[in-house]
Amino acid sequence: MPSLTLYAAPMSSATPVVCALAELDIPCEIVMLDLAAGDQHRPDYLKLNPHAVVPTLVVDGTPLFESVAIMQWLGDRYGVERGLWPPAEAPERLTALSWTTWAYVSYGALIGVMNFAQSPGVDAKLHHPPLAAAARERLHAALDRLAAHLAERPYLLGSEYSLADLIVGCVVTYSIYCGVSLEGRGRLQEWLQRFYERESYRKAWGEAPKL
Ligand SMILES: N[C@@H](CCC(=O)N[C@@H](CS)C(=O)NCC(=O)O)C(=O)O
Repeated sequence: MPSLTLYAAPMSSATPVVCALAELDIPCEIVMLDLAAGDQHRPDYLKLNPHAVVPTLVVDGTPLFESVAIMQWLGDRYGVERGLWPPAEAPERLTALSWTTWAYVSYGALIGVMNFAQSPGVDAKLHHPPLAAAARERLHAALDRLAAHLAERPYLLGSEYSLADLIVGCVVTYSIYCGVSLEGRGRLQEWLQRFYERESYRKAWGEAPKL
């Protein structure tokens, strides 16, 4: 078993990784950074993650950053033997990589645009209501495509829950907190609700949003 250290912060991009570690039941030292105090800019941390963000997972001394890469790696390394991630030769591995990367790169980018155009955390001079509305519309169209995939199977990879559901579920949950409504999307709500009932979700996130 390699030595694992996760650099994280409460309720941040690191929380899905904390959830994945709980789901896989892997021993890992978790070091909480105080982002408000600027811990992420300390020279020793920048050597691990030059982008000054959490999470970073250090595996036997080698850092791995970007939460989706960390969770895909955890799936490859520990998920296969636990039945939570498909083996490399299975067609489901391709489906898992497709949807989890889509969640962070494509769906996640739209959340970023929407937040930039309207979030209280961004200088109001940069706000742009039509851009926020356009991003929200595209997020809903993306949710339609996710719902169509889930209309044919209870979980992203078929009949069983996997880390793919955890990864995509975390990003969709984040979008709900950013104001994207799942109202009228019964199938997506049921899928998320099953995720929220898992022990790993409660351990990492505590409360779930009201759907
Ligand atoms: N795409 C990155 C995003 C990482 C990120 O932006 N993390 C935020 C916390 S949610 C951070 O560390 N921010 C540092 C800061 O605010 O200075 C990932 O998923 O790992």
